[in-house]
Amino acid sequence: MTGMTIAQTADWLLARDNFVLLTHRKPDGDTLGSAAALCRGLRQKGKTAHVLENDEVTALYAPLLEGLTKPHPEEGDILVAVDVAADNMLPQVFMEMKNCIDLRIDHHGSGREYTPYELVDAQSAACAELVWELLLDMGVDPDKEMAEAVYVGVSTDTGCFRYANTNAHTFDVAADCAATGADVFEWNRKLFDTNSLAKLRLQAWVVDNLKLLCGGEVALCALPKAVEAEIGVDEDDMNNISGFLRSIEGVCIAALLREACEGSTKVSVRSVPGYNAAYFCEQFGGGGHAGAAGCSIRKSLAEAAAEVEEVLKKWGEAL
Ligand SMILES: [Mn+2]
Repeated sequence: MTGMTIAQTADWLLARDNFVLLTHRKPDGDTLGSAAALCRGLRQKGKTAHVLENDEVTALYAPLLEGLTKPHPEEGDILVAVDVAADNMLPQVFMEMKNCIDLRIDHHGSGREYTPYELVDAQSAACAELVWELLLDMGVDPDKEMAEAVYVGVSTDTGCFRYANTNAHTFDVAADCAATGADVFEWNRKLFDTNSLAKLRLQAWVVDNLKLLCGGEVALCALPKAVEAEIGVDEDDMNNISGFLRSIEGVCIAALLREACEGSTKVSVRSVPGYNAAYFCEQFGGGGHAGAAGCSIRKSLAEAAAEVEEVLKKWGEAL
């Protein structure tokens, strides 16, 4: 594996053509914003570039990808993964490509190498920050669409500039996006100031059914699929529900468990500085960032909840 700088990656991209950009499963604003902006930048440089269709893109983010996607890579295409920490974070239908990905552009420090080339900077709050620098280094003249895609990536991965990962560079990139014409107010309203009734009802359910451990420093909630169905939440509504759990006064680490397919349970963990969510999830084969991470446990919801509770209690006592 060859680690590259932004300048080296810019040269690497400019020396090649026919790009297909891959996003991660349960795609968020960062993976999609990064892919959309890079795709547009490559096209501006005269390259053929597409974002590979990802079935899990939600209505909130779908407009970013309009006119950019294609269903399959073709012979000779260069595959680039953006914001994909490990090959097991790829959507199931991309799995057959996992050994053919040429470059990974990412900001996950806990990521696992799976490409011959990579541009990884764990100091970046969002992958989209790296993409913005990369576009400038490639000599791209950013337009409103690129700026909005990068703004969506940067703002969503920082919880609208509130998380501990937010730094001066994050604001620099966001300011550049605004100066380039990104409609910051409209995106902020859509992303952070709008709740469906279903999302608010789900939050109410979480409040009624959460468990507080270790004197209130640890919060845990196991959410059955039947409850999700009854309330009628979609994936946009579910976005950052673990962050909602973490927002309770006094809570330092929060875990939200959801039933996934085939009897496995998905765990999403959020924490404040001093409690490393990624380290917690790595114990279960997952990963992510210090403040936000995830893992899957091949057990029923109740069994997984008991196991997570056990480990979290030990953590709470050790700290
Ligand atoms: Mn990201």
